Amino acid sequence: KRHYGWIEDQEIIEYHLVNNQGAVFKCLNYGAIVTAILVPDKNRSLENVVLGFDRLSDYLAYPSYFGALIGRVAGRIRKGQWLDHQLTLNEGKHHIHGGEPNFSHLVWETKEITNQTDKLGIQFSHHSPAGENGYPGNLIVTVTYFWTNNHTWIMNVEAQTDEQTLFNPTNHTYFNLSGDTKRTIETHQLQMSSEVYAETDDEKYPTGRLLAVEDTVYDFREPTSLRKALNKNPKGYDTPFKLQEGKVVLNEQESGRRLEIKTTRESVVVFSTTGMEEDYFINGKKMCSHLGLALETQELPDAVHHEHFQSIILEPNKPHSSQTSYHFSV
Ligand code: G6D
Repeated sequence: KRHYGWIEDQEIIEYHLVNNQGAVFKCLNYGAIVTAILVPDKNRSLENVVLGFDRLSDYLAYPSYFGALIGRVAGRIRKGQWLDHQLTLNEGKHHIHGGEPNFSHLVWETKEITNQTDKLGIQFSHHSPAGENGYPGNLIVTVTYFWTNNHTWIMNVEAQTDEQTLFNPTNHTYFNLSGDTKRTIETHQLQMSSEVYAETDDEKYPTGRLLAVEDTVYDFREPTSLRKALNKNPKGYDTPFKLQEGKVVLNEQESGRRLEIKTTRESVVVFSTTGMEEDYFINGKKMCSHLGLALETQELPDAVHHEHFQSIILEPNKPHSSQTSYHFSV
């Protein structure tokens, strides 16, 4: 455990979960943020494969959800409207990533899990009161991160409510497998079992149309160079893809690293950070376009306004339970 700072009288701790091969998964009780994942490359060099800051003040200052748990609802809800509920408007006239304060900006209750043979875990829990950011229902959320001896980060999310509400969480980690951000995501290849993507409008809202990826810049059914894909699609990806088999694979040949994501969720939002030319540094690099790739597993965004998207309504007698795992290998 490393002391990371204070938020009022609450101590922020960075947990270092070290597996039996020396690979390390680091996370905070603030925002359930994943700050670093150190895994070997083909030469056994342990390096960080996610974008993360070293200081709490940077997480407080730069609100792009680096590594954080997002909730109650990931992505945008048009005009923050659901039935007669008005949710907080925190992106112009719209609602994004659960509003403010967000799960990504609060101190979670933490429990260490040390009684398993092949993995270590940290369990984060939070009680979100009815009415928070306009959402009905007292919501109890538990997020557990496990780090296994075979370099797998497992994320389990459970939630229950006492009144009908919405729930569609995700984790907002930006990956870069080159190791310590030596190269951009352009040297990576992406592959997904996705036949359709959700078309989005100029405000990044799904139009409701699910379009075939075939013959488009959204076709990642075979391993595809992100450099080539981004050249063909200069505005970049901020795109929801429906998944057939709940599987996404990212690899980087030079380092030899491979990430295989498996999820019980309906879709993944792929966000390529295109246009994020910022004036701050992350992993010692100036934040810029294509420094990281966010792979946000979730149900399709703005589902409350599209009946054919999977429902994100959480009922009192039906708790939410989902899992996404991230397996690193060479
Ligand atoms: C999400 O899809 C959204 C982006 O549009 C947003 O800019 C980012 O979070 C911070 O991935």
